[in-house]
Amino acid sequence: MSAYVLTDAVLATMNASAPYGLVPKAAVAVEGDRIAWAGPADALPPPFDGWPAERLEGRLVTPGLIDCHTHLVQGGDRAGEFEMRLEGASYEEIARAGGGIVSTVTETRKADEEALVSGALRRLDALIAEGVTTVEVKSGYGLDAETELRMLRAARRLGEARNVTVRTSFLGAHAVPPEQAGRADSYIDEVCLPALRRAAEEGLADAVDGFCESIAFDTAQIARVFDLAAELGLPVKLHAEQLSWMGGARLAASRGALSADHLEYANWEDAAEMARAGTVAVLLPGAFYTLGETQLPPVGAFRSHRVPMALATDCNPGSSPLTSLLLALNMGCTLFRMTPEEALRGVTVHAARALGLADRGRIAAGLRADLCVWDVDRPAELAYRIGFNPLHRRIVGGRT
Ligand code: DI6
Ligand code: FE
Repeated sequence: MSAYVLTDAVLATMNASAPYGLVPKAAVAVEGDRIAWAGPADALPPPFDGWPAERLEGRLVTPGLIDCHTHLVQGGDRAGEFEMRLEGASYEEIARAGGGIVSTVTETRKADEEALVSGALRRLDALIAEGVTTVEVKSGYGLDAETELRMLRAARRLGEARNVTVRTSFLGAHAVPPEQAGRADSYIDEVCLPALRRAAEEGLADAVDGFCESIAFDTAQIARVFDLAAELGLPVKLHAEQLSWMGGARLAASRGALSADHLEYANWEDAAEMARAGTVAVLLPGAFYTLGETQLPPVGAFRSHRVPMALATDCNPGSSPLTSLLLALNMGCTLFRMTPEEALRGVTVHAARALGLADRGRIAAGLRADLCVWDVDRPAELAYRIGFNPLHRRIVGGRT
């Protein structure tokens, strides 16, 4: 088992002790895939002070970044729709006309597992190049059992092909497929729920997600999916209040969801319910930006109620073709007025919580040694620059 020390570092531990949990002139000891010790370098105790040490010359070390909401596995692209939107069509109009999610479904059904993996790897590699060490990947572009399961298998394979943790979410309740148009209830009961059972039996889903929206499913339909998730022992999360208020955030909170995501139309009372339930607010500025939204998520209400806020790319071919978590940090600050510290907590400690992972997201003894070394002087620089990648080194489970 390898054991080493990184010293002459500035640690943004993300512990609650100080802004960013900052420890200047610090050291971190790594043993195998775990952090063995972290703190001021001059307090490094035995036996760590005898381990091989590498000086980082004052570089910043953060927890490995976590992208807790992506649709990385997908067929085709939707550049044509981007052009239509620029000519004035809205996202909802395109969806209702059979474009949108449904057009990606057509392309995804045509793709075999190999093609899904190789397409997703290009996007995953872009995330990894900026320090992502854990990524969530959803199904939701199959909308039939075979293709939903194929997407999840492809997602699992991403974690074998690269040194990254992949967490999967079953998103069968993403849209009504064309062959079931107008029959959302029968789609849920006859296709989505049986597919979820199979995904659980095959160990392909770590969580269950849904899209609660006028162009997708209402709270009663999502509640049936959540009922089955509970029966199967799987945690839930929900795309909620993105384009309109549907009551999804409250439903999610009432089921103890890990997260409610998007939330532009969420309100004060939704934030209170989420706080009570410990549900993380996952904010997705890439979708807000791409769709030219003007309704801002209630960041102030989340702050007041102490709802943990996470940030993610929502990488998907329609509403957020974004493969940069650093840009999501910047957008969280410039568009949503989050502080750079909130943004960084949003892709570390709070993103870990949104995935139900207690073993990462901070720098502390006993946690996984998922770390990023950055060529920056101050942590705020990670959110401040636009289109610049200062990653010096990415360490996953102790390995560079
Ligand atoms: N909300 C989103 O932003 C994505 N899915 C969802 O439920 C969009 C997916 C797409 O347009 O392909
Ligand atoms: Fe999404």
